[in-house]
Amino acid sequence: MRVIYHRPRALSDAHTHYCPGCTHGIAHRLVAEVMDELGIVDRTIGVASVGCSVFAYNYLRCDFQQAAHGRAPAVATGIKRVLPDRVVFTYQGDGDLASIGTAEIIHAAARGERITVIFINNGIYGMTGGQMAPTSLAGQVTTTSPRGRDPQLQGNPIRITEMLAQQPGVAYLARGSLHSSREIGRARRMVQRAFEAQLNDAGFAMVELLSSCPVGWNMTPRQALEHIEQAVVPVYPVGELVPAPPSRGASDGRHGKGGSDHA
Ligand SMILES: Cc1ncc(C[n+]2csc(CCOP(=O)(O)OP(=O)(O)O)c2C)c(N)n1
Ligand code: SF4
Repeated sequence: MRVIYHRPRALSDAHTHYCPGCTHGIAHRLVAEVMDELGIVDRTIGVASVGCSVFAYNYLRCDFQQAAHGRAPAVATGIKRVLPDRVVFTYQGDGDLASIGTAEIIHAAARGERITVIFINNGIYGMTGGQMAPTSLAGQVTTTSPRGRDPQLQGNPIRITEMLAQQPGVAYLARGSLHSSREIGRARRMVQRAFEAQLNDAGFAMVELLSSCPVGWNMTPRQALEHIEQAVVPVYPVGELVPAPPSRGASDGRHGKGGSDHA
């Protein structure tokens, strides 16, 4: 019999509290698989944010620290600077990273902090009742935009990853999606490169993962995945915005230690 799936060692066997069809669980699995593959779980410290993923520390078998809303990059910066031999990552939703934490993430990227950020873009505040997030699509109905997000009134969706691509401290930036097995495979490679960038001491690395929130979107799990493919990906294109540096020490002097072309 061919084994096509087994639970990563870095993923605990606890039942998660996520709603059926939520892709937070898939994102956790990708992080766990990459920690297994790179053999880093014993020296990795995660920083959990507030939001639905607040209990990520119950599911991933590395050390964890909880940060206040939006402050995970600052907490991760402190940990990494005090313990530079550890692999440090944050796991943040879009309300957390792109709203209250906007300043934190921009400055961490600008400073080229040697941390890895997993950014879950589900276009909504899932945990607190489905309010509009900075990433909510134009026209999207949320509890705070019941007539649909009107860019004239509530502003345009913010493409955080494109914004961070301008920062010189960035070593790796990518946007993946969790709506199909093919895209999950691509996203997994992105998560791996984001951790490798840190292992190569190359600079700031982040992967945005387009994720579902069937409950907040008032959709079935299947509709939510179709919605990502049909409505979310066109606004937030999938791909590598700042590819991984070619190799350690091959800096061209522009983008921190590792260097990288901002595609
Ligand atoms: C300083 C502060 N302000 C507000 C909150 C309330 N709060 C908790 S979770 C959350 C939204 C989280 O949304 P997001 O980051 O998009 O994560 P999701 O739940 O969608 O995964 C908010 C506003 C808080 N915990 N702390
Ligand atoms: S509210 Fe949304 S983001 Fe939160 S667990 Fe449920 S489906 Fe996932």
